[in-house]
Amino acid sequence: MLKEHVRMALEKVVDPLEKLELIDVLQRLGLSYHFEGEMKRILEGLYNNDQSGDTWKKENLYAVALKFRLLRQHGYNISQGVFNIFKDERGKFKACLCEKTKGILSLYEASFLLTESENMLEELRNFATKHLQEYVKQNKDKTLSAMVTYALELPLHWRVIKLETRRFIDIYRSREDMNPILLNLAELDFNMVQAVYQEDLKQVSRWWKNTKLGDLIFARDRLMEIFFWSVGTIDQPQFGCCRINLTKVGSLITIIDDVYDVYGTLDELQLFTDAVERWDINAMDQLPDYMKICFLVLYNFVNEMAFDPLKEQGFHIIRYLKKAWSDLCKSYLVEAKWYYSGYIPSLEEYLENAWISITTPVILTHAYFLVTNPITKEALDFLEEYPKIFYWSAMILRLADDLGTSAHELKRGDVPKSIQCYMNETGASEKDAREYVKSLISTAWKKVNEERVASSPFCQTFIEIALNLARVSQVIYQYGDGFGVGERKTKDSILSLLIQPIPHFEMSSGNSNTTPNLN
Ligand code: 0FV
Ligand code: MN
Ligand code: MN
Ligand code: MN
Repeated sequence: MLKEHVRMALEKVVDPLEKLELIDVLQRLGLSYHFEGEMKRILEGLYNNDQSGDTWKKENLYAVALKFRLLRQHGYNISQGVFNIFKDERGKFKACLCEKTKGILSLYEASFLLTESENMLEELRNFATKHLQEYVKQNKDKTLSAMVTYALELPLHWRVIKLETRRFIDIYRSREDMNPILLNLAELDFNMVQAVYQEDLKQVSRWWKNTKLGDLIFARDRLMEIFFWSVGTIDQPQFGCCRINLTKVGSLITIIDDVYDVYGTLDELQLFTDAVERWDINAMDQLPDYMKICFLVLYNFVNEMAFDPLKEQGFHIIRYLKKAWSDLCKSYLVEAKWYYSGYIPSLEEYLENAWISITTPVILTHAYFLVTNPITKEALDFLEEYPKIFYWSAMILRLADDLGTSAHELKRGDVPKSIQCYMNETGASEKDAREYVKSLISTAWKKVNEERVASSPFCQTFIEIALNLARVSQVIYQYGDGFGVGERKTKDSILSLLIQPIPHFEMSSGNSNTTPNLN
């Protein structure tokens, strides 16, 4: 019933700005997956009827930027030129822009959807960032200042919507323009979907315990963190199978990474790499016992994942999955050799290997098969070459991971990561190296934005997985190693997303002959 009310409201709303705000709120409340068709129709209408004489957004930076962001998010090719009206004759942004912080914030969020050649958006982003930083210093309005600080830490486009949902529901509850129907639906939906996650978690937890891989003394036992990662990567309730299998992939990755980083000798690592490359169960005989278990769990998992596509669609996919694992192990081995020989590569040489060793190609290759039906030959050829979107998404994960984990890794003994390679190569300070790595993350996002809308044989769900994987990494490594060391912030996020339901009170249905009114 609640969904029906929202649907009617989406049909009824006429004011363009109200339409945009409703869509924005639905997305932030985590509800957009219920209304994809309706939202698409509205955005399509706004895109096609974009008359330059539109009075509703004239001189309204907030509205122009909101429209720009939502259209780009949904893949529309809206030009950065829409912001020209805010420039004066000399090409400077008009002074009056500085007056409305709400508008600047909207501009700031929109500017992160830029692609590489869009200098004006970059300029606008710098302009908005500076202005917002100033605003926070003045601290005039506590609520707005808090919102701005949060946005400056990470823009919306780099955050994971589902992880924002819980937070936004709390904010929305006390907003003056709060709509009880939307709030009620958001709370119910959150709790229902959380129950779905708990069922997924039960299944994959049983698998994990049964593998006994968590008992290996040298390895991280991080099932909850990995499951949390999977939820951030794909949150819609109907994709439980994908979440479960990506959690298995993540668990295997984490164990095998620890074997290569810390525990295995170079000879053992060579044997393991060969065994994976040959995909030969007989190669197991030569492996030490702790590796036998890893290999057999990996081997069984991959072969089992290949069963349904073969049975149902006649596609033999082991070679794609195997190639991804074999590439990963080879890249781990390169790092192990560097470590043992004390070699410090240039940043470029490091990254050429490190975008594979961060595991994005493995994760995305598996994800493709878990969300695609029908599989196509064209997409498989594309997949095998690791398309550009894999590369740029991987780059973000790798660089964010290095920013978060390398201090600890260096102490424990691991290869120099991007920060150290850059310092070694250029003589830069650690602070400058970190800034440089952050600038590389910004560039990678521009590329991802470009690839996201480029023509490809992939479905939108899969493309969003590639983006979400990058997003989770930014959130999880925001304050350090939120993954490997069982950090408090990650624990809190896990509890609020997966364990604690939102206290929810049914809307009173006493004398309700009246239909709840969405306006
Ligand atoms: C990172 O660990 C790690 F294990 C990752 C990113 C895999 C996490 C699992 C999922 C994405 C589901 P670490 O920093 O030890 O990796 P490196 O490559 O730096 O050793
Ligand atoms: Mn590691
Ligand atoms: Mn490693
Ligand atoms: Mn790391």
